[in-house]
Amino acid sequence: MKRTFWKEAVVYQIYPRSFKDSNGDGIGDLKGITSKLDYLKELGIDVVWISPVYKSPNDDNGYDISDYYDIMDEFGTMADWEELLEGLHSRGIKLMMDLVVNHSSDEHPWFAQSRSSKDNPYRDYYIWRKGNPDGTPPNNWASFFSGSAWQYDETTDEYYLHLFSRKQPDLNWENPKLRSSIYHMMKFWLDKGVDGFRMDVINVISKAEGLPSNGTAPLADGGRYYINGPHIHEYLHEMNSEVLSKYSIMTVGEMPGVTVEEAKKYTAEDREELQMVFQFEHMNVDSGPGGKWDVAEWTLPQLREVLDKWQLGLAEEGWNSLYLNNHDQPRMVSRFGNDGEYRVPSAKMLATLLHTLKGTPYIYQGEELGMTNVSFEKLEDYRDIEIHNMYKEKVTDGGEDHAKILKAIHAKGRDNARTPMQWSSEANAGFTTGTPWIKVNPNYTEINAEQALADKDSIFHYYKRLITLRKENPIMVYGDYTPLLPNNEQIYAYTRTLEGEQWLVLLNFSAEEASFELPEDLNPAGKTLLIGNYPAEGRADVPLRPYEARVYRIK
Ligand code: ISL
Ligand code: CA
Repeated sequence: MKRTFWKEAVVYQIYPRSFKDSNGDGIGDLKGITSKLDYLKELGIDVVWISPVYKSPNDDNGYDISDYYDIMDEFGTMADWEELLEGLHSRGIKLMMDLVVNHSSDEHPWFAQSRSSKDNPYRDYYIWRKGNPDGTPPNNWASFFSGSAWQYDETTDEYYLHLFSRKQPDLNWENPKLRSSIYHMMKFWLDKGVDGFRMDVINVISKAEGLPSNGTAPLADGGRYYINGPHIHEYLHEMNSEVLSKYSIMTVGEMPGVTVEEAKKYTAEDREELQMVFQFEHMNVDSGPGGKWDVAEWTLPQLREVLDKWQLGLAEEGWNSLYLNNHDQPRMVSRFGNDGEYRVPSAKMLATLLHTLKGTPYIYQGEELGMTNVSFEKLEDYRDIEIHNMYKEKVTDGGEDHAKILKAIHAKGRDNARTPMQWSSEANAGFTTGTPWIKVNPNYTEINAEQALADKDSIFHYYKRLITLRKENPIMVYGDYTPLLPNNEQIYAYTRTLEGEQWLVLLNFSAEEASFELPEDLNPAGKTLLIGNYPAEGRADVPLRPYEARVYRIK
C-alpha cells in the first residue's frame, strides 16, 4: 500500500455563481468564497474544486471561456483569486481549477481570428468544414445542447463544430500549436500555485478522422466518433509529460461515455495520463432509452451493478472518483434517497456510501446540508441553456407536452444543483442581499448551514464524522471492496478489507425496514459500530430501519 495524497483526500466542489455573493449583485463571487473558508475547514475537506472562474460571456456559466488567463468580471479580480488561494493554502486546503479545453467561447480572440479567413494562422485552432451540396451541415452529429453540432459562418462560407452550445466552438487538438497554447496556459496557473485540474469533457477532444456521420438520420449522437477518440491517449500522455508530471498535483478527467477498460488506460499509473476519471454510468440508471429527459424508475440492483462494476474493475489498476451529484446533476437526496420524511437519514446513508466505497469522494456544495431538488413552475425561472434549448426543441418546435417536459426538468434539470447555497434562514438564504441570479429553493428556512452547524445530529456533522473517520483509518481509502447480498433489493452491503482488518457496510436504500442474513464470519453482533445514521444502540440483531446506514468493524 503506497500512500498517496490524492487517494486519501476528500474534495469539495464549489459552483461559484451559486456559493456566496459578497457585493449584493446576486451573483456568487470569489470574495464570497473566501468569506466561507472557515466553514470548509470545519467540514474537514482537503481540496476544493472550483467550477470555471475565467473570463466568460456566460453562455454556459463559465464553461465558455473567452480569456484563460483572467478572471470573470462578475467573480472579481486576479487579486481576489490570489487571496482565495492564499486563504485556502493557509488552512491546508488545496485548490483544483476547472480546465475547459475541449472548446472555448466564440468570444475568445483565437476564435475571432479563426473565423476571419481561411488562411488566418488561427484557422486550425478550431474545426471548420464545408457544408454538403444539399445545404446540410458537414455531418449529422447532434449537439449535447440540442440541434446540430455545426454552425454556419458566413465570413468564410464554412461551418464550425460545437459539441455544446453555438457559443462553445470545439478546439482542434490535432493542431500541435493549439496543444502547446493549452499547455502554456496550464503552466501559468500551476506556477501561480494551483494544485490540480478537473478536466472538462476531456475524453472527447480527439475526433475520428473524416468526422463521419452516424447513420443517415438528419441528427444523431456522434459519440462513437469522438468519445475516447483515436488520439486521446496520445494527447493526454503528451500533456502529462509536458505539464502535469512537472508538478505535484491532482488530476481528474470528466469523461462521459468512458468504460472501465478505457478508464484503466486513462488512470493506470505507468501510462502517465491522469489520476482518476468521473464516469457517468451510475448517472444513467434513471434514464430510459430516450436519454436523460426520458425519466425512468431505477432500482437498487441496477445502481449496485454499475458501482460494483467500477469498484471491481478498477480494484487493481486505476482509481475511482466517487460522486452522486455535481453542478450538472440533480441533488442526490432527491434522486437516490428521499427528500421528504427521510431526508436526513437518507442523505446520511448516501454519504456513507460515498465515503466507504473505494476511491476519492467528491462532495458538491450543499450536499452536506441535504439540499434538495427544486421545482419551479415557470420555465422563465430556469437559467440553464441546456434546459431552454431542450424545451424549445421538444415543446416549442416539437409539439411535446409542456407538463411532461416540465416534470422531466424537475427531475433532471441541471438547475436543481444550481440554486443558491443555503447559508441561513435570512432572506435569500443568506446567499445575497440583492436579487439572486436564480431563485433560492424555498425550503431554505429549514435547510441551511446555520441550522446544520447548530444541530449536532445534522447531515453536516455526519459528513464531518465520515471525513474524520477516513483520516484515521486507511482501510477506508485502501481496503479491498467485496460486495455482499447480491440480490437484495433494499440493502447495499459490502466489506472493506485491509491487512487483517475488516469493515462491514450495510445501507438500507428503502423507506421500509430491511432484515438481512450474513455468513457467520460477518455477523455484526457484538462488533463495534463505527458510524451509523440512527441513534447508536449498537444492536446488530434488529432489522435496518428506513434508510439506515451502519458501518461495523468485524475484524
Ligand atoms: O449535464 C449534461 C447533460 O445532461 C452532461 O452531458 C454534461 O453536459 C457533460 O457531462 C459535460 O459537462 C461539462 O461540460 C459542459 C458543461 O456545460 C458542464 O457544466 C460541464 O460539467 C460543457 O463545457
Ligand atoms: Ca457578487
